[in-house]
Amino acid sequence: MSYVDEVLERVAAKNPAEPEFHQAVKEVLESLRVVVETNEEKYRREALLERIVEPERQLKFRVPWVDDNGNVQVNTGYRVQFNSAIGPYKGGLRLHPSVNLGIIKFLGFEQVFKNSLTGLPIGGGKGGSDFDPKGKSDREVMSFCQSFMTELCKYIGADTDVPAGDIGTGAREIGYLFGQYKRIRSVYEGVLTGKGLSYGGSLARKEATGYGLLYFTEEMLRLNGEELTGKTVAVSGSGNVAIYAVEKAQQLGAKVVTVSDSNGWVYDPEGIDVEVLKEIKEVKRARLTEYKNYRPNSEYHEGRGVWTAKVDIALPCATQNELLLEDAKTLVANGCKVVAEGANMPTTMEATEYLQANGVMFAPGKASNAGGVAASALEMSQNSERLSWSFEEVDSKLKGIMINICHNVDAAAKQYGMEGNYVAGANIAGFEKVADAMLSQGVV
Ligand code: NDP
Ligand code: 2IT
Repeated sequence: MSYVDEVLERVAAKNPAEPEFHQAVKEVLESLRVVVETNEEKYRREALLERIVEPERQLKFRVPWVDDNGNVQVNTGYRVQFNSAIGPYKGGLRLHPSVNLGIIKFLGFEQVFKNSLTGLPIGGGKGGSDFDPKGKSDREVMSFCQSFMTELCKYIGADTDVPAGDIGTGAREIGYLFGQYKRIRSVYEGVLTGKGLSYGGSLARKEATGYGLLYFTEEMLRLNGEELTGKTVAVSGSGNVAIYAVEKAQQLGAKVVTVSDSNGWVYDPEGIDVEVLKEIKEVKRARLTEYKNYRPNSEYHEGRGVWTAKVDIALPCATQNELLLEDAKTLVANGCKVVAEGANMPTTMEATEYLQANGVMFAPGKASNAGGVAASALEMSQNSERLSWSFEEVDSKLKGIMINICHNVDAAAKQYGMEGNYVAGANIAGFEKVADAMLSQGVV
């Protein structure tokens, strides 16, 4: 049996009931076959693959808090410190009822390669909780965040592990988490990114994932002799990534006609009004059913279906496994030519394969959504030098990083005879630096 197959079998056996983790590992290791085959003896001797699929440390803890009715609630907190070969652990905190260890591990594993692709010195980690911020008062969210950080603060720090936002964790939650860290540890340091601008946050971090997705997509199109201007785009989700993907796509001359949430989706034939979207989601924290009140010519549809819109480009920006094989078939049948992932692993493996087999340019999230964590690393730099950079400075660095990732991914795919396969290119380019650092640092 090949080394890759042995490790895949072992991962499935050792980590039962973690389908998302298995999926993420399979995608990466399948892409690495060609690299592993050329270095098989060395990698086996060093147990490189066995080590790379095993988190360095996994924390799981009780998070008790008191709700507004005086009742004690108990959630589970997680932090998976996956790989520190190239820098301190870095990655977001997800607050969503679906969170479990397998989901945090898949996200942490992806983060290792994504962070490597940014070219910045950050290792990979991820955390979160099954706490659901939806429908909670600010006081309840604060109560949860303070309890969560009371335990987490023992294991993180500006030079060890630097969490940030993800689904359900935005500026409000980061603020409460930061306050509690500072209070317990008595240090004022950049232990979290995505902070508010008044206490060490970076300009353009909020926009960075969505903007970065579009910088990447624009460059991928350019490399393939196409352009973004004039294209029709479907975006899924309506959170942080989706909002700023819509904004940048429209700035670059494309028309975005959809957004969605977990209840339904909006079709706006005149193009999504991003100011309305921000008002509904960032200010009111309301549902997308409200959109029609502002834009009478738009349609609201209950349930899934965002991928039935006829578009040139699809940007899944909500969550994992939200774009299925049947959706891929619909997109292709409707003439869609590009799928670029804003979310982490939003496209199932079968859907990805179908899209690639049918000539769709496909950008995997670990490359195309790396703008968020890249701007986080720039926030860490600013915190270290106790300075803050202008919006334009951060945004232009972000753009340079995304274009560079796109070129590196494109080149790695070509180098290994898989031209145009950005999944393989991203996995190989991300792996090379981590593997080199791990081999140099010995058996740790
Ligand atoms: P937000 O919480 O701001 O928004 C999440 C959006 O996705 C909401 O519209 C939400 O709808 C929808 N959504 C979440 N879970 C589900 C689900 N199970 N089914 C259908 N819709 C769902 O999160 P972000 O925008 O920050 O994150 C979106 C994706 O991007 C995630 O995969 C995240 O890991 C990834 N990502 C985020 C980065 C960041 O910087 N924030 C960086 C890189 C990747 P509803 O309100 O109904 O729950
Ligand atoms: O998935 C991701 O890259 C993020 N949620 C952002 C992580 C970060 O540390 O900014």
